[in-house]
Amino acid sequence: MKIDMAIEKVRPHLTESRFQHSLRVAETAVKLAGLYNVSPAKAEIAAVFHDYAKYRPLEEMKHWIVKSTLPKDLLLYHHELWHGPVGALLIQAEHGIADREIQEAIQYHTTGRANMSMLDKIIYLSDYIEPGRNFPGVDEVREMAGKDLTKACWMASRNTIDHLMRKQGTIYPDSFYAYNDLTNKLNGGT
Ligand code: DGI
Ligand code: FE
Ligand code: FE
Repeated sequence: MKIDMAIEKVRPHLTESRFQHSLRVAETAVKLAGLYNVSPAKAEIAAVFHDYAKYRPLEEMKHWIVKSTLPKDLLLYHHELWHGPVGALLIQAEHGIADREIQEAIQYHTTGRANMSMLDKIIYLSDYIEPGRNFPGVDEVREMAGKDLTKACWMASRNTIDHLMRKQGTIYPDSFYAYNDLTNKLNGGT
């Protein structure tokens, strides 16, 4: 799908500010893709669609999780975790986007996972560092994003888990799997 078409497909499903966020994620993802030898076209499409399901009614998202092969344990965790996995299904069902790499980058953009692909990392990180984000520690991650993609994802993962734990949130297993795997990779496979 051409990017102009993708943008017009996404726009009606998001609020204006969420739509602008998605465009900034795309801009960031294209830059990182250039830096790390990933297809900028794929990164741009994945980024534009990454929050596609964000405003679907909870019942609709629940229905997609129940009737698909998505992990059922999602239903035991906060509904914020549903829009990535459901979005990955919806872009195929509603727009015919069948590219597995794009689907997976969207599926795992909130939590990460073990063994993230380059595209997974670019979308996960772009969502965290896009220029509209201003949470504590983000500048440090922005700086690292230009030097070491894995280290930058590790920092984002650490910060997110730390933030969630401080506010007494639960952590979805994939968030821990991402953190542990990135940690092992930084430590040279131990
Ligand atoms: O959709 P966005 O707001 O652009 O960003 P996102 O999809 O990365 O994150 C949505 C929310 O999910 C954010 O407030 C952080 C939260 N989150 C990330 N990992 C976990 C999580 N929430 C829980 N409960 N558990 C997690 O592992
Ligand atoms: Fe999201
Ligand atoms: Fe987002």
